[in-house]
Amino acid sequence: MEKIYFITGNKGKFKEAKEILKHLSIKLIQMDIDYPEIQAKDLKEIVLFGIDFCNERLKSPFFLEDSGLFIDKLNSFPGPYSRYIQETIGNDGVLKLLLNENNRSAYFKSTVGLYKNGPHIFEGISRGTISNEIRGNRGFGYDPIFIPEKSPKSFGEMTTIEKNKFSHRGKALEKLAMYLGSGVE
Ligand code: ITT
Repeated sequence: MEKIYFITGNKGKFKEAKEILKHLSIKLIQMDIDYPEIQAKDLKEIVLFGIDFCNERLKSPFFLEDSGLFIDKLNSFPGPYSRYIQETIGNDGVLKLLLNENNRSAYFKSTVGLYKNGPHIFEGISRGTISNEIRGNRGFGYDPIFIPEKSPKSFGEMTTIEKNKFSHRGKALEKLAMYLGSGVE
């Protein structure tokens, strides 16, 4: 069975990927290589840099993923700074920034970078709104404050299977799965 490494330190992301790729005859292995996340506005640039870094250290096919939350009212903040903002002000801090704000629209974007005979990029977007309060305790990161379009539930109130149907990462990983399943070398 073909082995593919998912380079991430985030167990939640790995769980989501495992669920989506389970239909393929691939052995998915989590590996945490602390690749530098360069300061760039575009997730794709960050991912391509990460691919180069990991490719020098790993000889098997692998993929990595970078994602961000983009809030309209805040001019797309935190975007590429999502990790730092999650670790500093957290979900409560983001809710405070939007206190009494009616325009709560936002989107998540996921950029997956596969290295298999060269780099390949797959992207997914999930549009929705920032909730008025913390909702649910499932998932990770911003999940308890993000309600995707066409859903009454926040990501924090969904199972992994449900979240994958609506999420940015679910969409990007479905494209990755199609590519890997198509037998392209
Ligand atoms: P890696 O090791 O894969 O880089 P990470 O947790 O650092 O894991 P990112 O840099 O891609 O991941 O994520 C930026 C931030 O956005 C981070 O704080 C995540 O928790 C958050 N985030 C990303 N995807 C999310 C999702 O599906 N739901 C909630 N929060 C998410």
